[in-house]
Amino acid sequence: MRPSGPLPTFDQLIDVARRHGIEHLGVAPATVLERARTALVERKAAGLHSDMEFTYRNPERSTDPGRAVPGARSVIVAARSYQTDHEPERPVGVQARVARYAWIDHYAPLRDGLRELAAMLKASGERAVVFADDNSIVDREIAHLGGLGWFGKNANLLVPGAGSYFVLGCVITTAHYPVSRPVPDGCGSCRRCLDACPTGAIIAPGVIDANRCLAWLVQRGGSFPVEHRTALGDRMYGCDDCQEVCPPTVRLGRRHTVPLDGADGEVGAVEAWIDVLELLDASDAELLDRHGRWYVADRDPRWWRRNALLVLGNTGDPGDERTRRTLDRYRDGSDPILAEHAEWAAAELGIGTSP
Ligand code: B12
Ligand code: SF4
Ligand code: SF4
Repeated sequence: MRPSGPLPTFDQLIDVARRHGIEHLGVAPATVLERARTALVERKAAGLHSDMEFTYRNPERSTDPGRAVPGARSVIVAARSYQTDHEPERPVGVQARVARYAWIDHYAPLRDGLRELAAMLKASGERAVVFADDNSIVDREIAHLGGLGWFGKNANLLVPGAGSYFVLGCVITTAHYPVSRPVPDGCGSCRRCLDACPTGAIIAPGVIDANRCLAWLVQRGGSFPVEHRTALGDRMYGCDDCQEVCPPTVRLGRRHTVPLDGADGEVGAVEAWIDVLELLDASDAELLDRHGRWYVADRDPRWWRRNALLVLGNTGDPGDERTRRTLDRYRDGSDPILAEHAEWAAAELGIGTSP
């Protein structure tokens, strides 16, 4: 027999969400996300998805809340800040930068909160399933329809008065709640993100060419495009440039901070800087143990080594003995892709070919 308590009010859901650091909650209709479906299909046909799968694999599925949860009537959408007061200092040595959203696991506390909301809905006899950064549903479009924010020209969803340093998720449910009011555009005539993107990946307002987006290039497998290697700079994972120049995000985001080590201390170590030479010495098992929650093609630590070699080429010290030995080891190694990246890095640093 289905349990059948009363349906929680939306205010009760908000109270519980806030206890999990979820400051923004809204309701979207559980209808097909037409604009996102068209965008996925058209951008895939134009090759803008590079070789990404995620929501592009099956646009029919990732844009239909009713496929994810049959009989769905509402989508409770949520945004949780990853802005923090604490900026970890850059340690000494050659260091690679990690984008802000990946300093700790911000999705775990978001999912915990959403699961509690889902449990409340289930207790009243409804179906309710949690999705956050999952291939089954396009998070930004549903958050936009649920009144959480507007689409910035940098393609991120910006929360009014708070900016875009937010991770997004939702609960798709058979319960019915009134749909939230949409948020109007807040970018106006600003175009800072378009001008600041180091590779020109924002090819039109709200449209990213993943072939050029550093946030994708560091995750995908294979050779890193030569024309974007210098622009990679010291990035290891993710890229924040189009948000770091965004006035609402940098100005207003500061009011919405979360502790980096989590209230219960369970979110794990902060990974804001990665020691490049240490990474290049580490075993596969060690790397997967340290960075395993990051997405990387085929879960293959080889691609982190590839990124690290490029960071070494961009920011390393050619006079440093350990740097020279590391590059020589990779140049002479059995992995042809890594050998070629080490060769590139050595050439950037003006270090000659091994004798
Ligand atoms: C694939 C993916 C990526 C890809 C592609 C990004 C992209 N723009 O599509 C890569 C690896 C590059 C990436 C990078 C990042 N990602 Co990502 N990514 C995803 C994922 C898995 C799917 C996104 C998707 O389906 N895109 C499809 C395209 C079609 O959507 P779109 O680009 O948003 O396009 C919309 C706009 O163009 C809009 N639109 C249409 N017409 C117009 C006209 C105008 C004028 C405007 C402004 C907009 C607009 O409609 C389109 C359809 O909705 C989602 C998780 C999920 N399940 O949804 C996370 C997600 C989008 N990523 C997220 C984050 C945090 C990032 C990064 C900030 C991480 C980082 N620091 O490196 C960067 C930001 C890069 C950027 N500028 O977009 C968050 C975004 C949070 C937020 N506040 O917006 C998400 C939602 C994950 C999550 N659950 O929190 N990501
Ligand atoms: S994440 Fe970086 S590379 Fe990608 S669009 Fe933004 S600024 Fe450009
Ligand atoms: S930088 Fe300007 S144009 Fe780009 S998302 Fe932010 S407000 Fe919009």
